[in-house]
Amino acid sequence: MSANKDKGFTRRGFLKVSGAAGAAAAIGGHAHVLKAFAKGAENNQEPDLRNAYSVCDMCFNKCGVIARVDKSGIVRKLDPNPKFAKSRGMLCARGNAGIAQLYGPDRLKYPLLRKGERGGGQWQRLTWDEALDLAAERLEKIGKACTRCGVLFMAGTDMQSSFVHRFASVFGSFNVISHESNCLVSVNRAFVDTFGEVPNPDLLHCKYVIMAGANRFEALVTPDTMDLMTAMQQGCKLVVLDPRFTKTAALAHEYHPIRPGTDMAFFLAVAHVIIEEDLYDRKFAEERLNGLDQLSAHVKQYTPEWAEKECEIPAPDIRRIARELAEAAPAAMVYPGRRSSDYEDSTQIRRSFAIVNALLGNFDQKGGLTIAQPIPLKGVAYDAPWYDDNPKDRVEAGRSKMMFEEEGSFKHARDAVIEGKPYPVKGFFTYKTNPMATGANRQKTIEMIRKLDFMVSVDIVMSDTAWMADLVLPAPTYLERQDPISPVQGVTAGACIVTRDPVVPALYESKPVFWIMKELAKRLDLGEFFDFTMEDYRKKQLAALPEAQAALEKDGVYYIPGKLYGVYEGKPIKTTSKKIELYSQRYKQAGLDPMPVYRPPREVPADRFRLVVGRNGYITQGSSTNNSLLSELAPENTLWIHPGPAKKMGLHPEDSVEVSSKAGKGTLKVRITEETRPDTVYMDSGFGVISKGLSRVHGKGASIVEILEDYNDEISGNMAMHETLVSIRKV
Ligand SMILES: Nc1nc2c(c(=O)[nH]1)N[C@H]1C(S)=C(S)[C@@H](COP(=O)(O)OP(=O)(O)OC[C@H]3O[C@@H](n4cnc5c(=O)[nH]c(N)nc54)[C@H](O)[C@@H]3O)O[C@H]1N2
Ligand SMILES: Nc1nc2c(c(=O)[nH]1)N[C@H]1C(S)=C(S)[C@@H](COP(=O)(O)OP(=O)(O)OC[C@H]3O[C@@H](n4cnc5c(=O)[nH]c(N)nc54)[C@H](O)[C@@H]3O)O[C@H]1N2
Ligand code: SF4
Ligand SMILES: [Mo]
Repeated sequence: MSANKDKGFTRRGFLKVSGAAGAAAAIGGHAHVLKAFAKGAENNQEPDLRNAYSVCDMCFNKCGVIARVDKSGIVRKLDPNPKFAKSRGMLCARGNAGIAQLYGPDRLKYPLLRKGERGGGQWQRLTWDEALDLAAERLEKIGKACTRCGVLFMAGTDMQSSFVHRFASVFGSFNVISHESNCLVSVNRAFVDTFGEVPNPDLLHCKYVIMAGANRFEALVTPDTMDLMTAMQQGCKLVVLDPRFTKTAALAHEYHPIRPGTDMAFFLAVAHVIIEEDLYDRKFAEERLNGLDQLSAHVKQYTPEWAEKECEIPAPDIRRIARELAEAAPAAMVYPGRRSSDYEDSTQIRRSFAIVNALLGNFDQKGGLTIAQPIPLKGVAYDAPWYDDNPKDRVEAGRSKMMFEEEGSFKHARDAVIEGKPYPVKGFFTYKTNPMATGANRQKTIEMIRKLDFMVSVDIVMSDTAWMADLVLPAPTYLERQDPISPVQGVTAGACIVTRDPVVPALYESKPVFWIMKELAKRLDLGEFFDFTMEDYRKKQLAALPEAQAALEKDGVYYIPGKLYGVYEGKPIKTTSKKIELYSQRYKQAGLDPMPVYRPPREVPADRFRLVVGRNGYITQGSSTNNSLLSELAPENTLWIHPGPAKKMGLHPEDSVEVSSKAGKGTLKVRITEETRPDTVYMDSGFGVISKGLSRVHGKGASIVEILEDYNDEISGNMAMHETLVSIRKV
């Protein structure tokens, strides 16, 4: 490559050679990496690259990756795996930036014990033996003093998270939560309680999509993002409802800047039109729907003219959209969405989405909502020991009416720990999750942590959560790990299984959580429950899929043959009534509205704004902002504010503002833009970090979770992150 020859090794030269975004980070990280690159450049020859399959872990999507590794064992480039149909040959900006995750200079290198004050940033290096002995001793002590449920475990999305669950279970704590109650439990609740399960949207064959409260062209979800693009090229119409003019809105055929918190009004009015004008499939309704009469009576009041006053979408548009949807049915849908940690009635809002889908008769149909395909993975079975002195239930039990048993609620668990009720929780183990950056009301998370006797965090960097811990344990990134086999739903591509083997050996002293759990179990006399290697475990997993191993080795993925549509033909739906529940008897019995009843969102006074959460293509949740490549693209956050109020406040581009709420405040620059409603402001997540171990992002922007108040969805216990009204002041 002449660019290299002429100029020596430059970043641009490298990008030309390999097309990878990864080099800069690699250079920033390690002298030996720099040397390896420089040598390649001097010789002016493309290094021989070995190809290694992996699965991207820069977000939960699990896109297929081929890592190109050079002779000296350095990952030079990450490419999409073309045989991995679920990601449709895509690797996004964050996926490419995985190299900076691996070689980032801020990686944790060895176990660290807090010295001095919590959160004070003073650490002492420990050996692994010292760290594990200490952790085992402290966990045991808490178990004795507070019962074993006195240790709360929290694990984020990961192929190894199941080992944390296994450990918690054999240790004896049923207080295990995931990030999901900050993410999607309300949409899952709504769809499970309507259809008996969480369906997958067949966007590829869909002809008409309404997307509300989702931003699929920035908040990427594979295969949905790619399928929607393809479908739109084939004539699918996209209607977007969002208070912000997102990238998805920009590409849509029709966009409505809906008043935040009023989606239910819109969808109840759509249901009104479909029923009033007899636009639904009678046969499907008769066979499959439960409660159509009740719904018909219920939605009479919700006319488009009424809805217009609530959601600010013109009534003629609501009528037209309802007719167009019904015309395209069953290959039409209200996209269920993903993150629904929005409002206090988010489950009921998403129930209104589900109900319109039910009326469209799109369940289990091509171009509609398809059924997750069964994936017969096994595991190493175990019988967890019984501890007599344990309390009856989870610490946050009963705080919301219908929490998922597996996921619990971060918000409620945090309150319970702070209150010490119904019993004390004094230990906290976090793995690959960063609630200090992703749980609304950061001061409350700090308050919770201050109540603890002992907190362990397993992370790859000194996240804000690790920063608050007593013991920080360094983990390898996905490119260094051997993982169990994991199921992936690919919708039209079919269900598949994937796994990970190390692309390169683990850096520093990092150890996978599987090993950490095994070592802790040994020290706590629970070794028998982890008496297997990862190879043993995988073999067991594949017991029912003998042909899969060879495919995984050859292609990095194995597809499970299965039926995609008509799965329920001749079979009952998995709900109490055995039908799709427009009306929910279970809700009625639990004292909840059996059908969604519209209640207007709290008014936004003239001098205040609603703060909403969302994503951009370069940031994953609250925690990728320190990645050197991604931070070039999103170096700090700004407050999106509409020109109308900005003018009234005398704000100019580049001005800074203080944004405050009952929870806290932050200062950041403004972005004056018509891409948000005058009553709504927005900022990216993952800034305003407290950890000085995140050297690149520390000191940049403001933290949204410092400002967000902690409301929750009444039914599911999901965090409700769009309920906060903020004041803004020029500084
Ligand atoms: N402010 C804000 N809050 C949010 C959201 C938001 O957009 N903004 N989104 C909500 C949603 S939808 C979700 S899903 C949740 C997600 O909430 P979290 O589960 O907290 O997700 P992340 O912010 O991605 O944090 C992941 C953590 O894992 C670490 N990590 C990354 N890779 C590895 C690894 O290989 N091993 C280990 N051990 N650690 C690793 C990262 O450094 C980081 O500390 O947040 C919710 N809350
Ligand atoms: N680039 C990127 N991609 C990701 C992730 C990431 O962090 N970064 N995270 C992954 C994860 S874990 C998830 S859960 C998904 C999340 O995917 P989505 O749920 O699609 O994404 P969000 O951007 O969090 O929120 C959706 C949109 O809702 C809008 N909104 C706010 N209030 C209202 C309202 O009242 N009504 C309506 N109609 N809209 C409203 C916001 O402005 C925002 O644009 O993305 C996944 N993909
Ligand atoms: S969407 Fe991007 S970050 Fe997420 S798994 Fe796929 S390539 Fe990786
Ligand atoms: Mo999420």
